Amino acid sequence: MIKSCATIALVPQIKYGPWIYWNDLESAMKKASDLGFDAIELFTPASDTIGIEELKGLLAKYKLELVALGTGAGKVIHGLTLTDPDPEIRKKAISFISDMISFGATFGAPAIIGSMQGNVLAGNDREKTLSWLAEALEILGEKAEKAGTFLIYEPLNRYETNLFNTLNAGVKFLESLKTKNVKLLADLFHMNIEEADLAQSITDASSHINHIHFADSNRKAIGLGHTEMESVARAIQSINYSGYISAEAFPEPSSDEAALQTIQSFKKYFR
Ligand SMILES: [Mn+2]
Repeated sequence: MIKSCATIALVPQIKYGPWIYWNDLESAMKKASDLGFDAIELFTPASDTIGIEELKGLLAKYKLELVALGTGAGKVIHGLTLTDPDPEIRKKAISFISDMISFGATFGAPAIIGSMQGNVLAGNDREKTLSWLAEALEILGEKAEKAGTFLIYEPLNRYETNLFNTLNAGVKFLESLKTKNVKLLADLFHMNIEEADLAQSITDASSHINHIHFADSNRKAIGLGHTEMESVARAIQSINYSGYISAEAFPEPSSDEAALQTIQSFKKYFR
């Protein structure tokens, strides 16, 4: 069964971004639980931001699952990416994500490689850069497997990366890896910019998709933009997707309203 998920950002350095709830973990979890969300996705500064026992307690108290961890703080706070030309920085990026994988694995939650994938920087060779990304995903994919979980790779739109922008490009890259433990994230906001046909792209990438970011064309909650959601929802259902639909959307007009809009849209399309 497809399940609903709300995002919670706990990174003080970031004042604005596409997360539904901000800063106060317990009050966010209570609100998500009260609205009927099944799960949460966390965006934290590091793997040790929240104690394991504390989080276990809160998840039990509010009957929520932790289903994914964002790793972008490694870039935002520390300037790390998996494709930096400096090998020391790449090593630190791998280590940062590796710690996130270990923390998430305690809860069965995978880490997401989004902005940590980086870019082909000016003056650098694309093939070389992609080989660094491949190297990192092999290491981290295996690390996740040993920890009993998997890793998620997210194609981003062209304004955020020049590595891979479409689901199909992501699939081809993942299929070129030795590890089969890296799954694909379909982010409806990025897809709205890059895909010719969102529903067709979801159908074509179906065997790789393991997480979905739920946001409208303007990255507000679904229903507040112009994405034609009917056909997208039909495609998600027709591939027998059984993961989470996670609201990585702006807290607009407010966190509470974005959360309510999200859960209403989720019920409309998936219940
Ligand atoms: Mn996303």
